[in-house]
Amino acid sequence: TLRSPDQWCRSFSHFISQCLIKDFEARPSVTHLLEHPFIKQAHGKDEALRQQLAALIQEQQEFSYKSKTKHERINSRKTLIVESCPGDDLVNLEFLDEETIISHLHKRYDELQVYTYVGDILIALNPFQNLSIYSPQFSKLYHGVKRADNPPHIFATADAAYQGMVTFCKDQCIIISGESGAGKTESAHLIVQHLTFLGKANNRSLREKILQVNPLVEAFGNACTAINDNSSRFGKYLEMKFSPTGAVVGAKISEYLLEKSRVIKQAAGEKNFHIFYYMYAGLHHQDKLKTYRLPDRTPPRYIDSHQCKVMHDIVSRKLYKEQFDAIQECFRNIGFTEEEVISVYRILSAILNTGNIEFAAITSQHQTDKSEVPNSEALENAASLLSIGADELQEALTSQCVVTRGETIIRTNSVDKATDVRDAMSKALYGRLFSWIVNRINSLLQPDVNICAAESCMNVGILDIFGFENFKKNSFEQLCINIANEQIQFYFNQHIFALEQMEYQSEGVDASLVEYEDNRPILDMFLQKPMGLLSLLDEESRFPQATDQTLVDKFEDNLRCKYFWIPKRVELCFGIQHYAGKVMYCVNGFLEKNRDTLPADIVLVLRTSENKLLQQLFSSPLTKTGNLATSRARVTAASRSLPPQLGSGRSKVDTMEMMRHPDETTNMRRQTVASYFRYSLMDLLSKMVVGQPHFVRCIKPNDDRQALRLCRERVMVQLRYTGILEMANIRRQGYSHRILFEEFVPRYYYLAFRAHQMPETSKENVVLILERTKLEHWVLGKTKVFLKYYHVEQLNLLLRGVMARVVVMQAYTKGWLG
Ligand code: AOV
Ligand code: MG
Repeated sequence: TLRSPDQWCRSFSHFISQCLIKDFEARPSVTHLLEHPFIKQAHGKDEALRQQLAALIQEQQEFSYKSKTKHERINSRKTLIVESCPGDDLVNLEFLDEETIISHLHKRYDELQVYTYVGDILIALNPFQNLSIYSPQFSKLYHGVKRADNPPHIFATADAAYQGMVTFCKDQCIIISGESGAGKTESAHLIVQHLTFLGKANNRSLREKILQVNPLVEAFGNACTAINDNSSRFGKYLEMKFSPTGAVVGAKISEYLLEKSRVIKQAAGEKNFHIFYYMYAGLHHQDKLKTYRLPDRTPPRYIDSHQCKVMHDIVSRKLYKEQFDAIQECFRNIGFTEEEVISVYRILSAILNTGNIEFAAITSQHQTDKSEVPNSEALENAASLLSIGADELQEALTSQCVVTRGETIIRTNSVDKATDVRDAMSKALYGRLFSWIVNRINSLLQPDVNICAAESCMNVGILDIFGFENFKKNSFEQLCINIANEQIQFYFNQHIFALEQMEYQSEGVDASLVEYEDNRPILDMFLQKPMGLLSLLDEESRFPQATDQTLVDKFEDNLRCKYFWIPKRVELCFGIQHYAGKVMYCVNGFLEKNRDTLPADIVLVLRTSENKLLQQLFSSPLTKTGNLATSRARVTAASRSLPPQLGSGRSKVDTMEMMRHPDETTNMRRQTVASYFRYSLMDLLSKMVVGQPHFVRCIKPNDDRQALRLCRERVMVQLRYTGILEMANIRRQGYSHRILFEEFVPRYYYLAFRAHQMPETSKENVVLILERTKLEHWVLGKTKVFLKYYHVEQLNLLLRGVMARVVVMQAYTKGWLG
């Protein structure tokens, strides 16, 4: 089955890396292999292979001290961590009711065991304190091993994804979910950390770059909320790219729906994006506030809301300054030029100055609303930082060109209107700057084509979105965040429950149907066209005369289902029964936020800038168009391969309609946030469905962020709505792997046949192979064999042992290395 030298190297190096760190019979032969004349010859021939082997030999040496005997290894492991035990997996519990599960998790949490499996899904309870289980020693422990060998760990999930990718040459994706503050972002960091370890980047600087991507984008995309001091205000899908031999070669991020409105206004007790505070404190420390035209007495309004006068707090200033230094380091390491970084700070400072621009009314003869900027300091600062004319900026803020019947007229803006335009400009600047940073990181971390051609790269994607939110007051942002979570839950259900059941039935395998809470009706209510909530919102946003009241009326008239209601006593609100609980939304500002208008006058004046970066941000077509064009192709391709529930009707987006960036809303043509959001969701799903998914469910043990305190009621609610109880059931009865006979036989025939025999891919041969391995409790369907996850682990382990001999024989006989 190994048809080319390339394939040979891939299997061989993977095999070696597996052998090196495992205690199984093939180990002695590894040492022989490395000493073998073929390998020595190969050293001189192929640079990539040579490097790979050098790394492997080094690894071998590192491990040799540990691997003297199995007994010694287990003993040394005990000092690090307790041994794995049956209670690591909820599926092994005798009774699977809520009470048992919660007691079990509680007991483990008290013993600092924050991770628990349900089949191959990982439950992660937030410890709210630093644990010593993420050191390099632990990385080594979770490297190419069977899952049951070690206690559950986030590293094990990363390892499973990595192994799956290398063994089957298939992309993988790790989906991390849970409510706000449950620990998704931390988990994502740990996964990246472990994957860089597993993908042994030969190139140390690449490894460091990849590790700094998260801190950098999070400085711009995370903020302090009422629930979480480091809350993600955007969705992030990070793809780590690997060569066919499993070496990490690059990375790519996709960002979804940044909560731009935070730039201009924050809810009580919340803050703006971290970067503003870092930068202000850092520049203050370096005595550079003047250079960036920032006031030093009273910090700019956008970061000095009444609720949190953080900037006056010396302690946070020191912390922020340190963060600023760290961010500078990230920029430098990842490869941003000095000039680019300065431009970024200039734009951020311009945004802060823009927030300080104030307007006053002037009454003209015709009694129309007119405004002016009485104190021009902030205006001049902003204009200077943006390298545009102050007068032109003032004009764009206080008036607008309107084309009616071929005639261009100039309309003046009232104070309120001018303020809106000002804030729209700040939001647009920040949103585009953020996208630019992400794109720039992507181009800096693109795999080097000399090392790995784009088409031969394999991916592990890591999804970390903003978690489900339910504040005292919820607005349009919460609605979008919660719909995204609703969609992820739907994907999870589809994957775990619905598809599983469908497959059992079509294969004629008996599976007592497991009941689960299907959230599809809620999702339909949001996304259906033309009568879903988002479509109704879009329709209303098109009427200039629409008000909050007309919007609520429209919802009330058209949304008739049990998941939606209008409360009697609270005005201009509506309630939604989400999968994760009831949320009350206040429609105030929905229409404006959805329109997200950026007047053409502002775009035009920003395009006159002499700043190269700014020109890029507002050039037409937008910098992002390239990305969108490729994602369009992918969305269309993926919607074809989606399961029927996802691929048809509601979820299938009219991708043409979504091609425009939401900011590209000039007076001439509008794209709303809701429609762009719908597109983003589809794009995200399309990325996820192509890979083999792995799920991490983060659980928040209490609402006070207290270390090691588990509130049973809170945990119970989360276990219930995430469907963990049902999941435990289905996993216990279920078969997580289903492999077609024609795939199974070529993959595993070595276990029962000789290497040169190529047996027929028949059902009988599948049975023969499985019987030979002495595995039990597998089931045969019509075209597939149904296996439990531990069967697959066992099969792969056996296979590697056999491959040791086969691979070298093949290479020798074909003379690839001779
Ligand atoms: P989130 O990503 O799920 O919320 P985070 O990952 O930001 O939540 O976690 C919230 C806080 O919990 C972190 O800042 C840490 O203090 C703590 N924490 C989480 N996981 C760990 C861990 N493994 N070890 C130690 N501390 C941890 V949001 O982004 O708000 O949905 O939108
Ligand atoms: Mg987060």
